Amino acid sequence: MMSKGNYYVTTPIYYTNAKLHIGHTYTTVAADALARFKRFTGYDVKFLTGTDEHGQKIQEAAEKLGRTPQEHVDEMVKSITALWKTMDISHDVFIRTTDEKHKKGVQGIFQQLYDQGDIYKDFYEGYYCKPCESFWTQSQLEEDHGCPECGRTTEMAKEEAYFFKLSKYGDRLKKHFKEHPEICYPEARRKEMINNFLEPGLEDLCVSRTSFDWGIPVPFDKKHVIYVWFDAVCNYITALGYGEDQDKDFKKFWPANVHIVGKEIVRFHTIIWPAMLMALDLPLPEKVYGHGWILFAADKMSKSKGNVVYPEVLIERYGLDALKYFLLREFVFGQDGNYTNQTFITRLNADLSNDLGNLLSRTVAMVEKYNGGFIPQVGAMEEVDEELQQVLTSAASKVEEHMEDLQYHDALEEIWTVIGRTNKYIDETTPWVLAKDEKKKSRLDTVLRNLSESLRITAILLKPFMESTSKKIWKQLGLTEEMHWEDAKYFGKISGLIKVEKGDALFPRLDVKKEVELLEAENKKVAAAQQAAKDKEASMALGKEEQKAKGKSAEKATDKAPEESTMATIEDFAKLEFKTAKIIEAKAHPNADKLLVLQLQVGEETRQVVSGIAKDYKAEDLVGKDVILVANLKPVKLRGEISQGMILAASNEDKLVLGTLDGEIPSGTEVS
Ligand code: ME8
Repeated sequence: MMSKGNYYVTTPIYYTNAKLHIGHTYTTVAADALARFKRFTGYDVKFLTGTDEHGQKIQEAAEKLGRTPQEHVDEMVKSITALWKTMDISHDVFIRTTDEKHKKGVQGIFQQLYDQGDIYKDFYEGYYCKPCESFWTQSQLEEDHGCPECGRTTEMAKEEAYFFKLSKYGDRLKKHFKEHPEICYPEARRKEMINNFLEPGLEDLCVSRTSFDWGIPVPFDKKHVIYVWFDAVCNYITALGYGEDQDKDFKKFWPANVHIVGKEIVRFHTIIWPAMLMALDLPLPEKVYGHGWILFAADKMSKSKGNVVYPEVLIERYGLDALKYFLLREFVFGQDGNYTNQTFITRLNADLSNDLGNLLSRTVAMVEKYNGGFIPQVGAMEEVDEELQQVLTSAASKVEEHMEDLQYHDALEEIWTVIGRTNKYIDETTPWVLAKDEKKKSRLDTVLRNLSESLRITAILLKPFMESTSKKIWKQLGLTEEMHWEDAKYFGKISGLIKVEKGDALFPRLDVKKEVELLEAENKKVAAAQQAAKDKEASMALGKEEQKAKGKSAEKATDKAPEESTMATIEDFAKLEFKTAKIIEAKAHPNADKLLVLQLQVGEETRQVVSGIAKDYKAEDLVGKDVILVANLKPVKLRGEISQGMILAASNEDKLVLGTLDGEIPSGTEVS
């Protein structure tokens, strides 16, 4: 197929100072669905995501953990890329701001703007807190000029810094906002930018720092590091080779078709970044979309507040497509929305299990029962068939329109109109009644055929949003050819002798009460863990203070932190549950040489545990051994096998020995 053109879509690059939650997942899932949609509808797509790894916050997060900033970001990036892999995110490029090519690109940009006079050296004036090494504005201060972070008195101070002439671009930006309103979506956010920033007039922006060193050095003045936001926004072009090799991706994909971001960073993307591009004489992104926040307990999710929902648990229990569907369908892109466990489970049951899942299982079952599993040929069409056909064949163009406006919830609603109309069609045509009358076989055939056509179209429409569900529907319908978006616009595409293939339910029905309880317990655990981390941080900060008071350096105090953190309190110990267990079955892990998959008897219960003991134990020698199980660890999947706990073992570099029991005692007995 001829390409319809190039399409460049980006997410924000996420900070590497904390684990990502469903807020970050939301942006990435939305950008991913758009990238998939554009590829599927014929565009040559570049989809960029990545990580923002410099700045004081990250340096501090690393220090707290007793790591160097580089070690810290390397660890964090591993967990972020692993999450995107679990979520089957289809990015083409993953940029890290610590990549050499990005750093060079940013330095080149900084140098150019300095050389042409758009960056100049001046003094940054503000209230300075020496112990915190931070500048504050008057409005941020507490009483008596107190530092908002530590409360100590700040002093007026001046520091040398570099500034970007943002003010120079105010008028051009205003004009651009007027002529190209797409620069800022949705409209409410555009108005906010105009009224709060552009109309009052822009001030020059301080773009260097000297109070910490985890950043890209100013190329001609190494005491300064480049401000993290100046560094970060450049990723959108350095990822395409700007400053290095501009003839390939940069030429092909810049300007971006859309930067998808959360509403709190719209100013950086619609004012600061465009002004920088103007200074560089580069075209501006076509569209910046600032979506709303997912709120939890009516508040913005934040790790420090302990009100965070992580995607892993939802994916593990309900499947990736369920989470993707919920995020894109439940929240209106552009507006804030509340996450609750109740709405999550209820929507899964109503839309996925009932509407979609039942439609597929009923259709396949009826084709099997009434026509030996073969999708029949169509007979004469009646009015009701034509009405169905009309709904089905008009859906794809409507989805295209909604996706042009990034209205994911409307696109999915449109697909559910198809599903809803088809379910109604079953009630109207009552195939089970037709099946009782031999003379109505041709009518029954037509109905079954139309139902199969509807599911064929549904599978195509769903592909950009729920790839694996779409494939499952395709397979159960017995279709093997490649899917094409345009085929969703035509009725009657199923051709030849096709045999359906009954499969598992797409989305098993959930017990709402039970699942909500389970998820709530999970939320409480997360909040407790956050609180414990905060307490630890506070006590470490106190330790640091004491060290300082004794005249020791802050660095020494940080060095000591890991030692302190290995001491467990009795409360920490009480959180773990140890139980005796008997190994009743052991076999090699299908995908990993070092692992064994064990079945354990733990009282009445059987548990599967994956253990890294294959080097030291043969599977057959383990059966019958009594071991000690850490019984309340969160289940994890290890190379595709679920592991519900961990067994204790002693190990050194050479050898590993299982911890066993000195005497007989029933399995499931508590160990304390
Ligand atoms: O701001 N609801 O990174 P970040 C919806 N590094 N979306 C949310 C959300 C929520 N509750 N919480 C986070 C940064 N997000 C910078 C970006 S770009 C050049 C630099 C999403 O890790 C949303 O997209 O704080 C938001 O803008 C982004 O995560 C912030 O991620």
